[in-house]
Amino acid sequence: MTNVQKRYEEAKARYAAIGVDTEKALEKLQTIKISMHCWQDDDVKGFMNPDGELTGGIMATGNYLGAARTPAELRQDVEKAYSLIPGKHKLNLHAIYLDTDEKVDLNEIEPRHFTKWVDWAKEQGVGLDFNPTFFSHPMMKDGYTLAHPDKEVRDFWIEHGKRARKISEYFGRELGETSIDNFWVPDGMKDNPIDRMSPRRRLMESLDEIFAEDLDERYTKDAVESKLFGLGAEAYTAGSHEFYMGYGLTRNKLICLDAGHFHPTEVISNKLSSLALFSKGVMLHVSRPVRWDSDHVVIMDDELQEIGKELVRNDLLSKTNIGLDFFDATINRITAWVIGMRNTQKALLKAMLEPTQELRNMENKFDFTSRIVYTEELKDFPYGDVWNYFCEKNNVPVGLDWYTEVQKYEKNILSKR
Ligand code: RNT
Ligand code: ZN
Repeated sequence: MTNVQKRYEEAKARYAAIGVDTEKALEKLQTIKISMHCWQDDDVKGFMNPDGELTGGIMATGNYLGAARTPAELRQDVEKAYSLIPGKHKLNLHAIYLDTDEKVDLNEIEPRHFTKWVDWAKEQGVGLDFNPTFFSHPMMKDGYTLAHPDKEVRDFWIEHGKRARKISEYFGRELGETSIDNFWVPDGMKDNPIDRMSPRRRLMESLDEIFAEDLDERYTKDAVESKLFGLGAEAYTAGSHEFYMGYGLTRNKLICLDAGHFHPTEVISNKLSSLALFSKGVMLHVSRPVRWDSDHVVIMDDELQEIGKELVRNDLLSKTNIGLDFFDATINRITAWVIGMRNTQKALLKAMLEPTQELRNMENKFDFTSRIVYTEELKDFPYGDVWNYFCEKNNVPVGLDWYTEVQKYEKNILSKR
């Protein structure tokens, strides 16, 4: 028996004493796929323009060595990260990450520009998700894409949106696993608008055009993502939460909640149960807001744990597509991925190791004393031993050992880029 196994056996007994079956929790965790966002590895630049500049709508800061410069480097890094994360997952691609020698613009992309990604995904046994890219492009004019007053601008982006759906459908068909196609649009204004409604109406109509064609939902599902603010859109964002709640509910789309897109004290964990009552499903962008920014690496904070609990307690995992969304260019980018992925899994595991029914019974009897006693004591239960065992079982490094692997990789590969 390894040390990790020994500790697991002790933890298992402690959990069993409060009615928690650790084996069951591990079985469940094994089935959970998280969509890892490709854009952490190159600071959201993509491969469409050789100098890949961020020219509007989104921003990453920092210049840590080793960012991926080509699709091949990105895949190499993703494989490294996957080797340090237990389980099989998905990769979330953005349109600007196409892999082709052809010079194509966003309104010209086709499935064939992504065949190499599909071949790779098959080889890896992972699924793919997709996102049209509505930023860093000269056709983003005056802070607007789909909501621009000029029809020519809107039409460019509408065409892009339609093509993105076809690519997502192609992913799903080829890989036999639904690809979520997530729409986020930065459109907004830096300062207080006079007219908040017209851009919203235009955004709604543009989206309706994009979604006019019904695609097979076994292959692709559309999601729509809201935001309260953005870089250069501090005062007004057309695609706000209310906008997309309304849009997603009336158009039968998945609603994407990004943890960093709300007022600083507003949390998405508290929205999941409401959405579950009314929406067909949710996509999550697990992220972390700091001040006005929304894209810090996911750490084991209270909100992450609360998200995990809401998903597990309400049995929402099968209706929820969990993805990550952050981009920190000041640290080794692979560590950013591994920390975010492993933390998200750990938060789910922690939730799965809770005697939920017992806690529910206390609450139903209005025994709030027991409820707080148990929830506080549970915080000290040895979930880490269960997690380490899960890593060992999945043949990925336990504890800090994963970092040694990344350090080697940085020395041998990243620092030579
Ligand atoms: C931006 C949104 C969006 C992006 C990605 C790159 O605020 O969160 O999801 O991060 O599309
Ligand atoms: Zn997001």
